Amino acid sequence: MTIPEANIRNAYVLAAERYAALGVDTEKAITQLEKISISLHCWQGDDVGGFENPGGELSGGIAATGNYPGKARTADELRKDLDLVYSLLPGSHRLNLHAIYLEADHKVERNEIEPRHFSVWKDWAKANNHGVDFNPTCFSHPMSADGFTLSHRDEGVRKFWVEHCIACRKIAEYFGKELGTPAVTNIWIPDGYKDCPADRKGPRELLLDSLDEILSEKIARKYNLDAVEPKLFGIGSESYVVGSMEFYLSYALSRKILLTLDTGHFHPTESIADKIPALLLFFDDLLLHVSRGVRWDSDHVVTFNDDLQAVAQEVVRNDALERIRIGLDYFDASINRVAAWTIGTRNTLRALLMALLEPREVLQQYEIEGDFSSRLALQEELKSMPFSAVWDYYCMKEQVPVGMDYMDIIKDYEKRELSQRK
Ligand code: RNT
Ligand code: ZN
Repeated sequence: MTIPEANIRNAYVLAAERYAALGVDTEKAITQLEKISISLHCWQGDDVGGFENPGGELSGGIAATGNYPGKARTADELRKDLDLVYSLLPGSHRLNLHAIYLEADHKVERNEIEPRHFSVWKDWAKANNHGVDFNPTCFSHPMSADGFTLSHRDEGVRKFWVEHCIACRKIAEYFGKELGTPAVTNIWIPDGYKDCPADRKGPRELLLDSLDEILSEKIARKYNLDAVEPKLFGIGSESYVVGSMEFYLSYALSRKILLTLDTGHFHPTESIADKIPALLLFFDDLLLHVSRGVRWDSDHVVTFNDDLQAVAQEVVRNDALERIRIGLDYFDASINRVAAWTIGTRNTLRALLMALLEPREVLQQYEIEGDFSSRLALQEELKSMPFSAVWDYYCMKEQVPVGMDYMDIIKDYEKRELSQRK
């Protein structure tokens, strides 16, 4: 049921007063939130399939489960779905593309992809004011079939993936130039072993060389930023992942590139929130892959849970909204995919708003004074502050649906569009 505008406004006025009493300016929080651009992962729309090889199998230690009807079969369908998602989100947001989402009328090998294969995406992004980020696709391919890519023992295989990554960085450069905002190229590879390796160092030496070769192609930072994404384990790489946290942390720091923190890539109870303030002392920028692991790196839709809030708090408390690029990374094929995108992105924005509404000075003052009881009391009170009134008001102001209204639009779209896709 649609909430009357006057009610949203009245609730907001009361909420703003409550926050003002704690020294929090809700208008300022809204202005800050408006500027945050989340990079939406194109791969939620088609279960990481891409358009290089329609019907191709997803492989490489990641899996989408479920077969809810309506997945995008073409780039046009994917863009149409994305247009709807963006229309349900307050603010202006980016798109995170994977190399396999190219558009070509014939098969193009991964090491031969070029900017022209992404010109339709570029035109669409330009027309809709979306910045674009990019990812080499080092999986779902015969050359990655044995689970190794950039750290493969075979020089020819390594060369193929090095060329692919360089081609991707040039495509990112093209997006950066065309759209006037740098694209982040994020490298994630599946390389690793199911069982205990005899040599844990060798593949890492090879990966190091491959990455250096990829980066030896100089591209201006105003167009492209490079990032590497570590992981603890994957399906089929349970015992050993070449691109581990220690490896990529050291690599990224020494090469002055970005480190990517995927919330699902650590021990199941390990949060990335506490890593953020530590890393910000050493890194200019970081990339986040906001996801939700359930028991493992299961890539569930992001929900408004404690983990998400802790991450948002660290981004905001450290004034790092411009240094931390926020991308999403999950792929749920068991529910309406447009809903999955919308729910996860709105949650991420809500968590950021909640963090922006935190009375940081008051909490920190308690801490300085050693008054930890008051710190705890206020932290707990904040959980039931009328934060949702501010969120609803923000959505109304941005002319996007308030509350559950967005589901009506998605249901209607499902009826008209998604259910027609067989
Ligand atoms: C895999 C990584 C990686 C992928 C995407 C599709 O564990 O998280 O970021 O999910 O590239
Ligand atoms: Zn990821």
